[in-house]
Amino acid sequence: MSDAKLTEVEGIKAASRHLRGSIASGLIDPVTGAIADSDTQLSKFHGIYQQDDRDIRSERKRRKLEPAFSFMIRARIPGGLLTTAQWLGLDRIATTHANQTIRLTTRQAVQYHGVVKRNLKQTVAEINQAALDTIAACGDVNRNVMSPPLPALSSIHREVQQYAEALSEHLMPKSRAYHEIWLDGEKIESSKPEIEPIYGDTYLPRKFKAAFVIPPQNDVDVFAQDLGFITVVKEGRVVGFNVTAGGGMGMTHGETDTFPRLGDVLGFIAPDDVLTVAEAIVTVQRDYGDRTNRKRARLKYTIEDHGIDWFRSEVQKRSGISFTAAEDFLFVANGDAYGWQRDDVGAWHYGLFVENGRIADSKGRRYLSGLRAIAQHHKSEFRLTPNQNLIISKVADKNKASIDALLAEYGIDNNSHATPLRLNSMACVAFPTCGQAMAEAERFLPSLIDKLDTALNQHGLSDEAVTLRMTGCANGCARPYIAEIGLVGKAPGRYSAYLGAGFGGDRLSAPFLDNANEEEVLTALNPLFASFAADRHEAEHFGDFLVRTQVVREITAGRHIHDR
Ligand code: SRM
Ligand code: SF4
Repeated sequence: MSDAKLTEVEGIKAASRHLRGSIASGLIDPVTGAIADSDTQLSKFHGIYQQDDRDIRSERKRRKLEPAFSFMIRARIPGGLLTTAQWLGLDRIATTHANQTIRLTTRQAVQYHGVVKRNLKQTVAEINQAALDTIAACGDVNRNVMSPPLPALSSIHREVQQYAEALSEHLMPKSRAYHEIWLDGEKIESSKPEIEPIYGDTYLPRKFKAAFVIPPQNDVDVFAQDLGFITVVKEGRVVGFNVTAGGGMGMTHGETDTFPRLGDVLGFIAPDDVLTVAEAIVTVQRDYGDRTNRKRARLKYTIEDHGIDWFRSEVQKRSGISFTAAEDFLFVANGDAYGWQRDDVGAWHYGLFVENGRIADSKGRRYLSGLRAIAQHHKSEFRLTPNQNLIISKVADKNKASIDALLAEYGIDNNSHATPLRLNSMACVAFPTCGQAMAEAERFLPSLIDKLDTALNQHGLSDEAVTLRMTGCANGCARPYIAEIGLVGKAPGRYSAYLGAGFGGDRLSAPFLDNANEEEVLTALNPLFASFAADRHEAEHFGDFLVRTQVVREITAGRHIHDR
């Protein structure tokens, strides 16, 4: 047993009385726009992050003012499934309490930015009125459970969505703190001590993420998840799942004992065993995850340090379920499908590209107003995708033309602006709200794509789908290490470039450039596009080409990403 000290966050969790801390009294303190430091750790479990506007941070400091504090609120939406009535509720909140935008995330959820402290409680209450909540959207617990939104095989998708919702419910913290703090009138008095049956008093050592996927589309990036379920379908029925464990993207620049890692396949289980196996995996991580170093506290390091065979047998012992040999599966792409698609019961679904997930009215593209008009007209469902996009779902034949007309009227139909490169791109939030950002992402990628598109065009590659993801730091929120081109912020205007991931999200990319500016990135990529155009094999993807021609190393395990 190591005598390393537990992290400060462990102490905060232990003393929090199941996530209460002093959040409630901090909310009514008029002296500051912030909450207590210890409460900023606890509020994450309630889906709330304290932030400050980094664009004006130094100016406020110069004027000896408190930073411009506001809060990011993340709603939990398993599988990204919303009714259009719920969307209208979310839309109202964006315009009354937040910064007039809704941000679709890389985990099928939504975020608000810029909510000031005095509006926090009302905002959470209104999210609840829209029959959604923010519990466990962040924090050291299981986060939003992802499930494939694509309608192509819709009866299978509907069934898998139910597993995702059940898992989300099963792994939810049981503390009543959320209801007490945010939803007045629901305070439950009880003489019985409150227990967290799965998590215990100090919850998990670190965040935990789970997703279901349906091959051949790997839209949820199952290998980036702590826990993944690869659906196995036989004769049109879900017969079980291959379980994966130990994926994750985050690392820290310059710290080589941190690295992105793809999950390992543990084996196959029957559908009835999903919750039991998931709970066993969570409790192994609860008991063995590193609580002395948050940078190495994710499940991926627990597995890396103890070995996959030990982990599998520990999960089998705790669950009483034995994995059988994994069934075959194949992934062809880790992006979304766009435009109109028809499902097995004849309904239509429109995959709408939303650049970097930002729903706003700007630059002639009025996503906020357009989706409001569509939701008012189309009383059905929206599905959020794991790649920051949105599907207008379950459209009847007779309504298709009117949806097309609305998309055109608000300037948001995909054809009006999105090239294949753009359709396969994502950027994380980064500046001005993210406290971890070292470089721009969401605000910079669109203009970089204009330039990359010009380069692709010059080489006759304008129809080529290449995955491109940018993040403002090495945490990897847009999963850049499984993009064919991943740009990871290192300093203002400077990025590390990672190249060569598999188009199906099944191989990590390798470091290619360090600390490069825009010019250096463009100069380095241009000849690679030229040789790809000249020497590629038929239907070969850019990432596979770069590995085959040894432009970059093949990364077979995350721990090798820093090797030279
Ligand atoms: Fe993330 C932290 C945004 C998906 C890895 N992430 C953050 C914070 C909360 C910054 C912070 O800790 O102060 C960012 C808030 C920015 C802002 O202003 O809104 C943030 N992460 C996001 C979102 C909004 C990115 C986006 O542009 O869509 C995504 C929200 C997903 C959701 O709905 O729950 C988001 N974050 C991810 C993903 C992708 C995924 O889950 O598939 C990853 C990589 C996968 C993984 O977890 O390994 C990811 N975020 C991180 C990490 C690194 C964790 C690690 O293991 O090292 C951090 C930093 C941390 O936890 O300390 C982080
Ligand atoms: Fe912030 Fe870094 Fe995540 Fe981008 S990758 S949102 S900069 S934590």
